[in-house]
Amino acid sequence: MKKRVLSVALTAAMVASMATVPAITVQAADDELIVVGYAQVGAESDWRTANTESFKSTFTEENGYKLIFDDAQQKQENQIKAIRSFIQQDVDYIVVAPVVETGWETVLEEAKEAGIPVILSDRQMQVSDDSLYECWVGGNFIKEGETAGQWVADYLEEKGRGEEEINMVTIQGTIGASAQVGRTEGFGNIVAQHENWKMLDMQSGEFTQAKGQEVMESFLKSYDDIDVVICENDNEAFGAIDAIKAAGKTCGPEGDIIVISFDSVKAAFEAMIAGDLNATFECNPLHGPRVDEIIKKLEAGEEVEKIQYVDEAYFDTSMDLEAILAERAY
Ligand code: GZL
Repeated sequence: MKKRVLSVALTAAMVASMATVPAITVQAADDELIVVGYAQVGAESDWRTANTESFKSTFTEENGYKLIFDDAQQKQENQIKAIRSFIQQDVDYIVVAPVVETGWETVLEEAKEAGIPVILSDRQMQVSDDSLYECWVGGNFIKEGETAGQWVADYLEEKGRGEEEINMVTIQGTIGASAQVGRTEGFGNIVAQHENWKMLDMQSGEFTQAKGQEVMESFLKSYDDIDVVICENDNEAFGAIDAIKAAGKTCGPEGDIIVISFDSVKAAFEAMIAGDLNATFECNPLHGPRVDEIIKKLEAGEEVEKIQYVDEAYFDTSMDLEAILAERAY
């Protein structure tokens, strides 16, 4: 492999001293590793932490890899710098979790020029030529949003509120991230089916708890009759719950305000068990093994599916959450 270090153990001394030795001994050295550069978004959420851990525990030397990891602190310019650094280091593969969908063509062209395959994980990129990357693996964000919308419809029906005027607000993720784009679109598809639902406002909580709390505080100041809060990740929901309680209101299955979120990290289960969160819609972060499988196929010269969704479910307070939590990997 072009970048694998196969050190030829030239037995020059032997050959020289034993003129009759005809062959050069070639040994795969210990450092016969596949070098992978991973440009990670940042460390903004519990989901991201689990996603990073999945890569670091998969791309180990024992598994035949050398991982070069970069945390872009949620800045696209840092990710682009990291990709250029991987190109300079002449890695075997570049993996990117793009913070937003646009602005990648130039640097992907540079990777293609250098003959380095690019694999997308988690969020997607909008490019004019999809040969610029080998494939993408991640969550089906539109489906997550639609599943959440349908869950709210069923829940309201079950509570005898199917015909009631329902006021909603959304704390969005990082604007332009495919998780935000897809979840907003998917949930919006269900809102369009319910003329008694009103989406009062949408603002970005940047997928963080702190910003989620700030946005919820502003919503509570602007609107005195919010029925449902849609948080585009669990960490935003934790912030929203703090804001709701600080305003003297209640949330969750027994509260004034229904709160739902996306990701399904362990802390979301704890919030549902505590009675603060109604439901969470899973977005599986364990992409490491999937990308390992993709690289192994590419190494063997096999074709790989361009779009590869991870398995996802949802969880709510009607379920045996303690039992499920005990089995959760993240
Ligand atoms: C989803 C991922 C999102 C998570 C957030 O695949 O891009 O980014 O939902 C994370 O928790 O910050």
